[in-house]
Amino acid sequence: MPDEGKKLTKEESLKEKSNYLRSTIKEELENDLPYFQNDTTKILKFHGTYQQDNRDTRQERAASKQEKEYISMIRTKLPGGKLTPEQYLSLNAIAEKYGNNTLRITTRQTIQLHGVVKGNLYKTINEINKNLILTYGACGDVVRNVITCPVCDIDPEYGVNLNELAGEISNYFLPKTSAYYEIWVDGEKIDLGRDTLPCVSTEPLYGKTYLPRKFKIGLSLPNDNCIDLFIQDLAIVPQDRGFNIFAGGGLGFTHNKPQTYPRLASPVCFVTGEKLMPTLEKIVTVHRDFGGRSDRRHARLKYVIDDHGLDWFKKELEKRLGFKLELPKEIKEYKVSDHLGWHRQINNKWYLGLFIENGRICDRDGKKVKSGLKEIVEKFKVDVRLSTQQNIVLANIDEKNKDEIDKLVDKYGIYTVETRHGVSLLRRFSMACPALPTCGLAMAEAERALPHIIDELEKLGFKDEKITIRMSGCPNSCSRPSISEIGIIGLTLGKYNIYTGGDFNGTRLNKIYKEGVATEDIVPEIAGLLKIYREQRQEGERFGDFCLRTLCKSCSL
Ligand code: SRM
Repeated sequence: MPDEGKKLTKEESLKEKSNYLRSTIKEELENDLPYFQNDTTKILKFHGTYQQDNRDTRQERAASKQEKEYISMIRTKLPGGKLTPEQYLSLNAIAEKYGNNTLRITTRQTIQLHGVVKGNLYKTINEINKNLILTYGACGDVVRNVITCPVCDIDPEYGVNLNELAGEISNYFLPKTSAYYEIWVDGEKIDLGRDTLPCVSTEPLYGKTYLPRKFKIGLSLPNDNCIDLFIQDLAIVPQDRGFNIFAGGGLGFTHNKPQTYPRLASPVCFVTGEKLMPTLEKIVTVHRDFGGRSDRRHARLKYVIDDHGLDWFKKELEKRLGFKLELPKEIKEYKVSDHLGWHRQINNKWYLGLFIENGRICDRDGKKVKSGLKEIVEKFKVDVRLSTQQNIVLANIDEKNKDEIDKLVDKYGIYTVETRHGVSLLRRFSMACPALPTCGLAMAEAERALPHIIDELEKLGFKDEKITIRMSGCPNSCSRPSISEIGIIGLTLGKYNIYTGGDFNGTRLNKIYKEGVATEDIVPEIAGLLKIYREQRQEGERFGDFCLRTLCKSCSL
């Protein structure tokens, strides 16, 4: 066993003592303090909530001996990123009422609210649930939001309903006790439209201590890797009337700690329909039983696989499943689409993919994205789908409404690929994590910095380069920078490491190019690389491939 003779982390005993995630949340909700106790905050995460503080006001408040400005981030769980128009509008209204009046589409296809004060937390989560949206298990040591291509079932190029499967998998791995409902919905039985309403008093799969760490599942299409399948703990790719299974992906690492590292998921096996759920369950149980519980930085499935070897992992799975695993099938070509623009659906309706810069839906800087989306969704009752590239898809639109929707998109200044507010290719494939001021782990800016970096690069004439640029405020890599063509990862306030050599289709990790680059030097560094690329690239050569061929040979650390 992995932790023999080692002291387990504090989180393990907190989980064990929490009475299946109840902890003292209910009691603390009733007191007047603006914050939860430290131990409670750890359990609160399983309910989809992170206690944060506004880092912009930290210093000033400390200087005047004021308490930190405590706020919470609330993350919803939306398997496959699907929302009805009513659900979208309700989240929009809740963000206005209790949050900071923004909605944040995440890289795992869900919505986060920021800036909720403790006094409003109960009302916020209660209202979210009344709109049939869960926050349970959106964070914490459980299976997180199960993701898939947002248009897999409606775009004729794909035509595979992975959303339904994402929902089934998500339900299967939801925590099963009634703790969440007791706390946030007064024990009311809200009809969640699912057949797995919590009614048991224990966790048959997870047990009292749940998983050692978070666990991420993604369903990818064989011809569209928009979800970045290689970064998932467990990825499922339908193929040849069965499913290819990959396991052990993950990106987070700590600077200067080589024992922590990003890793691509390995192909594990091919399974046919009835064997899929048992295989997924057994993979999760291998993580449950072998994931390190004495060091949270070494607890993801990727380390279990590397510590024991892929062959051991497969044998352990076979032992638990009671049958031999088939070899994975070859996936010949990986492609990535962002699904932006107008597309005809299978049912002759239309969907429109709109670029949302870094996933932040707000009215800011002359663009009224939040108001615009609200009006369109309200007026035309369109379905909403979120992408893992932090964008939004408006679906099931009648042909007769296309022009009017275009006019509204234009009026509110929402970026798209077709109107005069056209997003450049360079911006289109950029992503940043929230970082400052909300994220407690951010070492540097990301979401507030990347748009300006892109502005500058556009001004220098690089707007038509189709390149993935991703920026994270720290090496936890929430915007998936390690698998992009240009990764910018925060080192400390105002300093970043720059990585290059990943590929556009997300099948390769990048390598470090420059360390400790000051914010003001990021644009000249990238512009320099882009200039060389323009001058020296081979025909059709992508930027990441060019960097790998020419630069990374000498810069691989
Ligand atoms: Fe993340 C922790 C935001 C996707 C790796 N992530 C955090 C926290 C909760 C900070 C914290 O622990 O206090 C961030 C909240 C910031 C804020 O103010 O909102 C945060 N992560 C995000 C989001 C919102 C980034 C975004 O730009 O959208 C994404 C939410 C996804 C969701 O809806 O569930 C998000 N995080 C990711 C991804 C990418 C992915 O899953 O596709 C990764 C890399 C893949 C992976 O898991 O390895 C990622 N986040 C981490 C890690 C490092 C985990 C590790 O084991 O290495 C942490 C830190 C931790 O867990 O201790 C972290």
